[in-house]
Amino acid sequence: MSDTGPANPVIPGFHPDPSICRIGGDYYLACSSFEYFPGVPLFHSRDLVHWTQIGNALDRPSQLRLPADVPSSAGIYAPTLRHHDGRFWLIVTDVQEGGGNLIVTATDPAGPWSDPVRLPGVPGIDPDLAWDEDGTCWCTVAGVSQVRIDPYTGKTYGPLRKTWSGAPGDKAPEAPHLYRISDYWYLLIAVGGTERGHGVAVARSRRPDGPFEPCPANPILTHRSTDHPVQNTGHADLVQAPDGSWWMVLLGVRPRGGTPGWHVLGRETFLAPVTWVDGWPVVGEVAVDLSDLPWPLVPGPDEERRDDFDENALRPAWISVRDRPAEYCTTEERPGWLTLRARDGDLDAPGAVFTGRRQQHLSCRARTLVDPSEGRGGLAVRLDERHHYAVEASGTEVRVVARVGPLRTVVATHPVPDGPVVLGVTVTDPPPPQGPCTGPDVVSLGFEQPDGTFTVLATLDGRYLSTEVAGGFTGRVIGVYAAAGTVHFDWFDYEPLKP
Ligand code: 6LW
Repeated sequence: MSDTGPANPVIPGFHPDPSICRIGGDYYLACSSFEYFPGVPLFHSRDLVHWTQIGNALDRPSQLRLPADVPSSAGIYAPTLRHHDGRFWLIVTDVQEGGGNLIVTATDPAGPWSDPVRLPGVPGIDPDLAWDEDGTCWCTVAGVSQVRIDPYTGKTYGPLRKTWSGAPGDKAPEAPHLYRISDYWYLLIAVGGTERGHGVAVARSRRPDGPFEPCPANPILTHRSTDHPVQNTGHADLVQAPDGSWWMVLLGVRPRGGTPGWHVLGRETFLAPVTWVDGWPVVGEVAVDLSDLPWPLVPGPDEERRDDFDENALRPAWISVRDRPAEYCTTEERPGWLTLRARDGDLDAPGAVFTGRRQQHLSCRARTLVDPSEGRGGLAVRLDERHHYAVEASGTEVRVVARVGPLRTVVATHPVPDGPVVLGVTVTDPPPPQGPCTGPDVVSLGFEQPDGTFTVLATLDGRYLSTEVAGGFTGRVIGVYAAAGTVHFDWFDYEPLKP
């Protein structure tokens, strides 16, 4: 995202559980995707701060099928991305019944990725892959446990053995990554759970399978019990920068709006410096400003603000709830338009037809031109099926709908002339001081009049679309949906706004 400049978070928006891999001057990074399809977004960078999405590892039904009853925040968890033996390896967990851990490989991380090799003998989330000098492949999972595997077949050798699980009493030892760095094997893990108590701990051994000696300074990173603007820091992966210095990518959140704070963009990817003291990694500040990096910056292409739906395939940033069969979501039915066909009612329904992109900026604006002549649908800010705000059109009416937990209400309606109409959403952080909302941000929803003026129909408190209210592991996604019949969208604009 070159418009964010060299700043943390380096990949803003719902991009948790980052795993990173370096090949010469190129860096690749993968994140979790939960109930969205395609799964596991993949990014490329040459400087660790400018990242461009190049694809999604699980982008066809032969790799990923998320059934209609898969709950929000289930689905695809916590990948590890590595390069070994001339190819990229990605191991990840599908937490559905019958899913489990799976490996896909590719020679080009932009894809195509292989069909999955499944690992029925390796239970547990957050799988990691590491190879030792003789080619033995170690798979380590949350808990923390480890087993030798054949990554080409998924076969396991020997029992799953407990390795090192943090200090006694550490909650949720998870997100393991195992590395050979100079004379030691390092086991980096997350502790404390992915909420405010989150942290990173490390142990080392002369062997990949331990016994592990814990770092006396554990946790080597945590923001628990601080008022740092970035909270929940943990789930890290180590990497060397172009100048040879060490860094980690990790997840963190930005609670806003006072105490206790609400974070609305999900868990985002941050970058933090690492130095080595007495053979232990020491983590520096998770600084917001990264403009003083001692290596050349290589900004990627500017993101296009408008998507005209002129190409056959949607750009990789577009994600749909659970699946995207062409029958329900296509750019081919009406060329130059995205056509959505309702399957199972509104955004609240398990089979909702919604496709969108992650909200990546604290303040932003999205617009779409919708033709509702054959159905009902519109533009929504979605956290999950129980938490979303939407502006939709049908016939000669637009309306704003709010769903917060068990409550669903039509907040406003307005007549419009027959024909296509521009719907819009603006997210403003912080909320205007004189306004009625005191949460982290406000979400304004409305439509454009025929003379081009924008009419706001409702201004809603953003806290209700936050993880602190809704729970879960995802973040906001802004996109289009069909709730009844067939709905066509000519274009979709997403634009960051200055606070
Ligand atoms: C993931 C676990 C975690 O599997 O949250 O922050 C879970 N860490 O490691 C879902 O992202």
